Amino acid sequence: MAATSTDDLIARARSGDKRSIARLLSAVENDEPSAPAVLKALYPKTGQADVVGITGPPGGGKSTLVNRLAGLYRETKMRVAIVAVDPSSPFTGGAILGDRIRMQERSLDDGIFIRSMASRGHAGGLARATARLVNVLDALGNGVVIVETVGVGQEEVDVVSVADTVCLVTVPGLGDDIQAIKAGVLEIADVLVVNKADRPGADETVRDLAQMLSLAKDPSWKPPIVRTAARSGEGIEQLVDAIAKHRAWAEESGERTRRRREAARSEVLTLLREALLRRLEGRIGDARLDAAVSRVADRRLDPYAAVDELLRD
Ligand SMILES: Nc1nc2c(ncn2[C@@H]2O[C@H](COP(=O)(O)OP(=O)(O)OP(=O)(O)O)[C@@H](O)[C@H]2O)c(=O)[nH]1
Ligand SMILES: [Mg+2]
Repeated sequence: MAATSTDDLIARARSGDKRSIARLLSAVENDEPSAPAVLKALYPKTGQADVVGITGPPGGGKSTLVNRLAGLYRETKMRVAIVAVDPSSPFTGGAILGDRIRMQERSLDDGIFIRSMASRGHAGGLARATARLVNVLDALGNGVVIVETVGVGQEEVDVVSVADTVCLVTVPGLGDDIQAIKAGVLEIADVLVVNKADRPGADETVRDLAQMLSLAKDPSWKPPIVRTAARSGEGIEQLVDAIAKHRAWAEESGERTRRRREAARSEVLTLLREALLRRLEGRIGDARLDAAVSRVADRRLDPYAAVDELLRD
């Protein structure tokens, strides 16, 4: 993309043209040559959207919930964007088609933009790629950006930490899996959602979660537990309310600023590391590097000594 076409694209994206938005997102997601120019142009306009993260075990009803949330946010006329990270989870096979159909209904709404993102193939890391997409969608004037990610591992935790408010979705009857959640994302959850509350066992799950929360040391924010039945739409208003309350608290307490600072630091440090490495590689040159590698492979030099040698101007 040349400079002018980047400007054109941004102008069209701002006016809501979905194809232009998609192209901008691809540029930053894949770190295309135009990515720095896109982010440079858009960065001053970021920081306006409410970024809501939705995570939890596969098949918990996250996408159904996200659809409901988007619908409700749209009633207040805000433009809404959804980033679904790896929506083709193998776990819920049959649900995927239904998901797509529901998503398509939403995507007919001009005020809702949906982007799917594969979880593999991001050189700089999935969390960073997600953060860049969120920045673009934020700058383009979406009042709310919802990020859905599947799972409760470290990578999902990293992805969802781009959010101002993180919602952890569980379902009744998880049993011991609740313990796994405890070790994983419970610490970063700002709102706990017990979805599929139409099923038996919701009370027990709420009780288990409440007990785990009571063990947390001195929480300045006590995550509320919200029951929802996303399929029928029950509890969605309460969830929106809980998210809004967390947002207000985060703003007042300085937590929002703290998180955004942390995100900025990590982005700057990552770019700094990449730039330093490129510079260093340029200075050392392929020939010297190859020579050192050969000596290490031949056991004539140990790897530590090789690095010392290469760093010596
Ligand atoms: N009984 C019941 N079923 C629900 C509810 N919410 C969602 N489901 C069903 O649960 C299944 C999975 O829903 P999804 O929204 O695709 O769940 P997900 O968490 O996004 O799934 P992955 O992204 O694959 O992890 C679908 O068949 C939904 O219809 C609910 O509140 N009650
Ligand atoms: Mg899903």
